[in-house]
Amino acid sequence: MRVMLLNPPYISTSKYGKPPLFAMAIPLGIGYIGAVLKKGGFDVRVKDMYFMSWKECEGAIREYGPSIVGISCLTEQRMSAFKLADIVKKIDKDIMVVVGGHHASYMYRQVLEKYESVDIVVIGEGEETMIEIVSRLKKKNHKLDGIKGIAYRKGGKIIFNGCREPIKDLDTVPFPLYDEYDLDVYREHENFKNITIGGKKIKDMKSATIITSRGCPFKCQFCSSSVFWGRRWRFRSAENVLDEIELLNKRYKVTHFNIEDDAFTIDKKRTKEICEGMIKRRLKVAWTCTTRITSLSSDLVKIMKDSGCYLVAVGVESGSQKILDSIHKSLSVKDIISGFEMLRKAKMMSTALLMVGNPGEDEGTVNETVDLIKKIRPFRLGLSITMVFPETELYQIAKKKGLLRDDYWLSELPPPYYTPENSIKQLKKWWNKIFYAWCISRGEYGLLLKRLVNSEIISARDFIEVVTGYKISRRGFEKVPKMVGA
Ligand code: B12
Ligand code: SF4
Repeated sequence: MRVMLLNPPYISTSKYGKPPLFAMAIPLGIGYIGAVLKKGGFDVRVKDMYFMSWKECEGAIREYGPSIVGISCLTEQRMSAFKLADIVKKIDKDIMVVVGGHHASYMYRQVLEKYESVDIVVIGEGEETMIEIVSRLKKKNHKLDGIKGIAYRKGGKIIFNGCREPIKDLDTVPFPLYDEYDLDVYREHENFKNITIGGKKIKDMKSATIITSRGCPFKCQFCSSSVFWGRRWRFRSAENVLDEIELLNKRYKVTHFNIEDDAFTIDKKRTKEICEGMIKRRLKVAWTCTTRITSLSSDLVKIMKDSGCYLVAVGVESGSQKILDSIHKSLSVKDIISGFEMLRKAKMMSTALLMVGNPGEDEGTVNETVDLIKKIRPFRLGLSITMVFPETELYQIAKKKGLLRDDYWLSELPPPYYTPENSIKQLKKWWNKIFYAWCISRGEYGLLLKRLVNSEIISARDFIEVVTGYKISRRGFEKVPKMVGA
């Protein structure tokens, strides 16, 4: 019995002219499920079809000849996932199509009602559920009754078998099936092209993404991750993580790692053990991670740096305490400033992940963010306009305000920007204002010029304010007031 697990191709659903994704990362979910199935004795193929044409996808499926196809489905790529399901059924209607991942999990009822090519939706964590499905389907006259974590059609009805308990010990899950990926494909973004570590340019290094924990104890209003994985933070042991890094380094010659956990350093002791292990095992690797600024300390940052970490991405979201509080970020502007100061002292590069357009955003809160940027001067900026994803608290707010209904997801549109309070035009202007402020704070005039040429510009008034720190008012030039609490 052959099982094929797919990450669907990229299709631009962009209504707002958003460019295709630059960061290419290994779709680990299907790799984990593949590893569990392989361990269970099944024939498995994992295929990242992200940059494949529909024709190539069809060819690859025909060539392997699976009886079961599993497809990942994030909100952004939902239409691609459903189109792939149609292709599978066109090849052979008896192939069982299972869809899993964030979007399918939240919208399982809609998916099963509207997309006939999908037979089963796996809700939540997929490893244990998928092995149970495949084992059942192997038998003649199989039934899906009682398999926790799935929804399917039966007698014209949608049956949901209830949620499955999360895997207790993540160390028991085998490493993703790395043999199945073309690891040469995953490279770092152009933004990092000038960074050189140990005499080698980051963009030329063989790069991999890994995940060492699941879940997040926080509950930010816009975030889909904590809804999906739950607020209980489950983590792999330091030894287990080190074994994976060593395997990727020794067998696959990977020398650059992005640790994609939502908040990698929540357990400082475990982080320290991982760093010490990298040094002890003489793993000459460069790595980055994403975390919360309050989950770092100067001692920890030092050992992270000693073990090869050169950049930490931090969820900052806003420079306005009012916004931070209303999105439940559980973070103070003061902590952000002192945290970035600590990173600077440790000579650790930083990316500030920021949003513009959360509920309550106005000129004043944007100015506070501009002010924060000037203070913390992160090495890179990950700035996005707030988008609405299913099942988040923001989704409920957006629905109440009439921005969208569940049937929005049946359209080909991308996840919508949160626009009940500010227009897209306004949000883009603010985006530019923050971006220009960052460019100026870092002396990135090339990037600033590129943006000025390629996009709508902010008003001359805002531009002068960002560049000089002075506002033009009826009284002439006035210094932009410093933010509260800074
Ligand atoms: C790494 C990452 C990326 C990478 C790789 C994405 C990928 N294809 O895996 C890159 C950089 C490409 C990326 C891009 C984006 N991402 Co992203 N990303 C992540 C991140 C941080 C980790 C993903 C991961 O590897 N998890 C670990 C593995 C084990 O989990 P998993 O992939 O979810 O798979 C498990 C289950 O979902 C399920 N499952 C998944 N697929 C399948 C398939 C089958 C058949 C079955 C049975 C089960 C199953 O079982 C798996 C094992 O348990 C998550 C946050 C998070 N912690 O999950 C955000 C996250 C998935 N991303 C998100 C978003 C919004 C995006 C972007 C839209 C960002 C943007 N604005 O451009 C794009 C969209 C990309 C796309 N192709 O559509 C949201 C998704 C929300 C949603 N409703 O879809 C998340 C949850 C972040 C968040 N905080 O909200 N992302
Ligand atoms: S801290 Fe990060 S992962 Fe956790 S809920 Fe907030 S945004 Fe999501």
